[in-house]
Amino acid sequence: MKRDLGDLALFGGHASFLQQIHVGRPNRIDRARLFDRLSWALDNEWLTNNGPLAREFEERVADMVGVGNCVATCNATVALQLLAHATELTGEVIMPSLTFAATAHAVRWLGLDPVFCDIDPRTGCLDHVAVAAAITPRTSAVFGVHLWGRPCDVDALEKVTADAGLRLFFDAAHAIGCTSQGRPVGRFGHAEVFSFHATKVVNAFEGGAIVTDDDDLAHRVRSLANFGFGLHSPSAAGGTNAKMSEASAAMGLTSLDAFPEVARHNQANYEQYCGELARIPGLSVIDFVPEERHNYQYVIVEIDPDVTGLHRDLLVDLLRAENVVAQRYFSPACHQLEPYRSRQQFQLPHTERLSARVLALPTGSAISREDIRRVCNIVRLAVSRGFELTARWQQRPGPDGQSVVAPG
Ligand code: T4K
Repeated sequence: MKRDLGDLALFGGHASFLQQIHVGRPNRIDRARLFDRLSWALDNEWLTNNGPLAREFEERVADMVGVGNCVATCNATVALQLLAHATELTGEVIMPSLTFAATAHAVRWLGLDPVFCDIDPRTGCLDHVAVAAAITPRTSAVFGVHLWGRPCDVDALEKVTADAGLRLFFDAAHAIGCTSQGRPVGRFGHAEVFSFHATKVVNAFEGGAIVTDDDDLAHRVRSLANFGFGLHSPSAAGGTNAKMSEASAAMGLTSLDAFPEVARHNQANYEQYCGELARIPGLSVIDFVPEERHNYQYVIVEIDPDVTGLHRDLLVDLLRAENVVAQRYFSPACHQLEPYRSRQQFQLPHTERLSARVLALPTGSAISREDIRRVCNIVRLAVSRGFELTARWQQRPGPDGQSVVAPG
């Protein structure tokens, strides 16, 4: 265990981990079960195009969520585009900026304008008051994002959008298996989108799904995901190929089998992080409503640089030197990224503040209790001596032997 700043790899100590540990390592699955399914698909000689494993995957997801329809796709980004296209959105789409670039890029790719709204600082999700203020005659929809698996204030967003006659969709990429007021995520708005990317709590190598109780919408997105075959309206013409393959469905089903165990493991990891990082001034682990169900796939820590003397980015670099690959989810925020930054200025103080302070620490079934103990040892040491550490880092000798930043 590291006791002094000189023990940190940043200052020449040994790295805490011989090999990198990651946020987003694929969770463990029953390999024999996966290989059985893949072998079955090969024997069945049906590898994609609405195959039996993809249909089974859709049924399992729909049952889990309690919705009438699930359309599995090749990823979540394209699923978001299918929704926007199927509902013939125009003009502006309101969304948070504190999200993965995919949320914004998906609508931008269709020629729509993302309008970034500020967040409720307590949840990191869209602030419904800011949403109401951002609605213009060009607005056609609102995309909420259940950031880090913490659901949006869905009731408030449903009211704002219903009053304005707008579509409401949720990017639920992080939130399979989570609930809001006891109701499973996947049942809110007109439709929701899950991601089953390799880094997600349920993974299909690459994959996504649209879930909705709207049968007509489900029919449209299913057709659009298959080149638009079966759709006769000229405005909806021009589909794409967004189908989920049988190999992805085999992985998705096997990952769904493992989900309860993975979620339990994640919860234990989360609770250990909370315990080990408790009572450190200026550092908090984001919380979850205890009465709700969560998948705990992200352990997000917030660092206050004024209290700790340590900026989040230096902590990320310091952890990287220890072979701990933490992630800045999500920084920069979307409005700070091109092509949005140079097109329009957005005033999003809560977004910018949180985005500059958060980082995701490794969790998932690849991460053990001992790993967490060691990660927390580094974080505790760095944060509790943040001012000293920052000064020492700034005064380190540069290549010319001079300190990088002059003291004072
Ligand atoms: N909406 C939201 C809110 C999202 O977060 C996302 C995706 C989407 C929409 C779009 O969903 P998809 O279209 O992807 O289905 C990763 C994922 O690629 C991305 O899916 C995810 N969100 C995002 C939060 O995380 P990056 O840029 O961080 O990926 P990368 O390659 O840097 O990997 C992250 C970490 O995971 C690394 O430390 C390495 C590790 N990793 C990654 C892969 C792929 C592994 O250990 N094994 C692996 O196989 O985006």
